Amino acid sequence: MVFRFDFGTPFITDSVEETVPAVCGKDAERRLSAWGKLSVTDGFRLEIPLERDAVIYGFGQAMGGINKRGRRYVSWCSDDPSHTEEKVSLYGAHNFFLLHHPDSPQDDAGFFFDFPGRISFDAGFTVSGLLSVQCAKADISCYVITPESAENPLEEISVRFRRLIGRSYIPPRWAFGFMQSRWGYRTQEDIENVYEGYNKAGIPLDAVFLDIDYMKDFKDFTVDEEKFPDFPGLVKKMRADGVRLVPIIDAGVKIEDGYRVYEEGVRNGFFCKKADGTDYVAGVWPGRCHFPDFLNPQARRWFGLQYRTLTDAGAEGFWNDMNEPAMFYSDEGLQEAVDGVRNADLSALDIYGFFRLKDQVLGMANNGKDYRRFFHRCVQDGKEMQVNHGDVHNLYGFNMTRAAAEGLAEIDPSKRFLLFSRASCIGMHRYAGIWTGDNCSWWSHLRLELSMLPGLNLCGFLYTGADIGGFGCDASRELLLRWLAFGIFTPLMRNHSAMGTREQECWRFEHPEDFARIISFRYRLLPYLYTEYMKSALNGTMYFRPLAFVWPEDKLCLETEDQLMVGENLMAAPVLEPNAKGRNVYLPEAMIQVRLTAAGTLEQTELSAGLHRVEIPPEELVFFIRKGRAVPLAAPALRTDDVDFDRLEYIGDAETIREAAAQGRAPYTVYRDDGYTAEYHAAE
Ligand code: MIG
Repeated sequence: MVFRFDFGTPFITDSVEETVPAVCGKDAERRLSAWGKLSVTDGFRLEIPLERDAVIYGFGQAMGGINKRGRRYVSWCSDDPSHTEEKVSLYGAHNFFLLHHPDSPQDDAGFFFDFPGRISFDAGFTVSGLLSVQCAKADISCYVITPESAENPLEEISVRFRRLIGRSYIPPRWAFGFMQSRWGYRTQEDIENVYEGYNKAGIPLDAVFLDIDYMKDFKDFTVDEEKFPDFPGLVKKMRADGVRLVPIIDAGVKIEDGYRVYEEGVRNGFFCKKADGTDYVAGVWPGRCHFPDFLNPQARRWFGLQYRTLTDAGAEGFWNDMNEPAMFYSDEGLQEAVDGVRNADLSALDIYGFFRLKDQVLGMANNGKDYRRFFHRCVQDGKEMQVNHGDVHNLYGFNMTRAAAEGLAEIDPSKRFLLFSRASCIGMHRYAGIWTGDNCSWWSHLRLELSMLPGLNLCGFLYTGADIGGFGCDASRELLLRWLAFGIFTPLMRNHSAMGTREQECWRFEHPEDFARIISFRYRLLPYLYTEYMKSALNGTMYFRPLAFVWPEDKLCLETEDQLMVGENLMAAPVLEPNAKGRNVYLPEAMIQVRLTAAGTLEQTELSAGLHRVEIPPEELVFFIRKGRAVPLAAPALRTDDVDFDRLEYIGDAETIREAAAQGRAPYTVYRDDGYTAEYHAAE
């Protein structure tokens, strides 16, 4: 069952797609109180009691484990490149969680708070027996989902929530290929080198990403012709070899006379404005910028159609960055800081005065005060209105990416484009994927990715993955190999790194053939991964499931924090630590262990249920397949376009495979479509 409780005048966010009749006012107060102590007099506050063993899933892009209990989360899209343990906000705002009571699963419930601004969740951190939800304004829609049966409420609630928020984005099939990126590719030659490096090493590759340096002075929808003398030619040449180029688009638009996008935006009033009606200014990569008002439907359409400049040049995919929106400084903030420094009376400056001064300078970026200095024009219930950015902050990246998706759909309605974004909130999952932002080459961030994925899936984000190898800091060969061994399962599989860090293209490391073998296996798994992706998108199920979603009766599964089901048949148990020769793996039931050896052979062994020590050297790949199930493997290929879905062999349960063969059928039904057009059919 889905219940909707409305308080005050909720902002229409478009996060939810299904229309659920709302219970309002006193009735809503009374009924929502069934789940906890509610107060709507001074802002909104709901305190849900947590029994001792209760487990919490969800919150999408967030720190913490698979079980989210014992931490705080604040939904506030943040450009924070330091994902350390104490952080409460990352780039996404994902206000959904699922409360699981292992001993009384009939009481399990999903909670979604449809709210566009800052909202905090204290998941048993301050008081271990309380989950509190709080925001400053009681203008909010709350959805509660309860199960119809106690059989597997986790699965049931997750599917029901996904139906509420609408079908997840479906990328083109090539977007499941391995992709290489780096902030630091500056020229056409750089791009060609990367692509040739992969070709020479025999490592599969489907796309190379263009970071901000391809643009002329960081101006959106321009290409620097000095650095890229023949951009369309480059796209064409690589495309002929099955490799796509994927340009970045930033949110801020450079203020520069003669720059068409800037001039059109100003002329049409498409940028965010200050209270005095002038266009808001803040500094990002291009220098002083205006920010498109993505909440204004006309501005959205205008911006979305700009992507045509690059699709005309052959681009088939994009990544939207800096759309929290990130702001390095505002005109006002910079002025205040400069005045502060200038006017400081140094002889009278005490230590607190010094700290204030320092904070004024160092705290200029992504400043809360700045976010309240500008406004959006939007349409609510057919009426035009103005809203302060600070009240709807979490909708900005969502609507930038929606602009792109709608623009691309208008540019070529029949085509699937690759599109993912840095900032997001629930609702954006219908339009695009996300990458998880600026992680580091840390072992803890490999683990963090694993922990984050099921929460993201619960919130509708299926096409997602982390920067493989880590964005910041230097990656070791071992870390990159281990990361790839898990990354072969993530729908978005992209190696990306920051300027100034160790060059991280796989072919630059010792024994590139080890990388080739692991990445190549991703291509062999493509028919399985693509099928499982399409199933989760079309049926609203999860692609990555915590084990407890599959074996709800098994208490050990609730504590298994470092293994995930990938689709319905396969379990990943990656090595997440340095210098490890293997790891302990928990099997809730007997399974087939599959090993890709360093020699490239496949070994399959049946293991009994229980805890096992499994040897996994860094050059090998080990995963598990459920009894009674099979996984199809295609022949190796260097491009997704060349993966042959018609010539498959099967691994997994030998008996199941034999039986199917005897009956003349396949032991696994592969989802087939052309992979490129927007025509989907139902998945089995
Ligand atoms: O302020 O475009 O998260 O992936 O390489 C940094 C440069 C801006 C942040 C993105 C990252 C990208 C980088 N960008």
